[in-house]
Amino acid sequence: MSECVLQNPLNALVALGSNQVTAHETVMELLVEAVARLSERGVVIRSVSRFFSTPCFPAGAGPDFVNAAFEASDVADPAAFLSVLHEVEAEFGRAREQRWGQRTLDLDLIAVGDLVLPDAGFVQQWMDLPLEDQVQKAPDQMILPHPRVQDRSFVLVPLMDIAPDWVHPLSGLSVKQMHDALPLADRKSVKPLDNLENHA
Ligand code: PH2
Ligand code: MG
Ligand code: MG
Repeated sequence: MSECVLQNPLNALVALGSNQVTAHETVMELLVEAVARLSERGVVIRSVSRFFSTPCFPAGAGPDFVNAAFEASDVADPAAFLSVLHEVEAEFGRAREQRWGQRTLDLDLIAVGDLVLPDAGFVQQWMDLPLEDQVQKAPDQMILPHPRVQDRSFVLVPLMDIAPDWVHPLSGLSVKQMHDALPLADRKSVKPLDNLENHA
């Protein structure tokens, strides 16, 4: 992976989500634990958004999610960084399966600075994928920025807390501009949670 190593490390934006609840722990606590685990593994967490309750997309496909986002600094090797995200996802998945039944932790790499990977044409093709194909097709390689960032209120509303001025390197739109372009009903469906106690 040495060809991926950047001379100037960049900041990364990561979206977190989970929609599996247990009697022992809230989904929000699970996400807080996940951020702590990433930090233990050397991820430098610069800032974490508020936590939000969000309706499952597509609607009706499952219980509500809790979503949030964080910014990490000093990312010199995006592929290695993505591997750490996948390892922590797997650790949480495995640990939860044994103890309390199935759990999910989803850590999606949204962007690393203004990197476009593997190239602009490939990213654009995934950004333009018709809705019916989005459900079925999953890329088998790292695509940056995440091809759905401009569509998802459960990603853009948390990002508004921590990186409103990040600019998409292909569209030239900031997080704030992408957020403001979403239908109001979408944005309003993403509801901030105030504390660890009052929500599953
Ligand atoms: N993640 C998905 C599918 N649907 N819906 C919401 N609200 N939040 C998510 O994080 C989410 C989703 C697959 O990764
Ligand atoms: Mg996801
Ligand atoms: Mg994912």
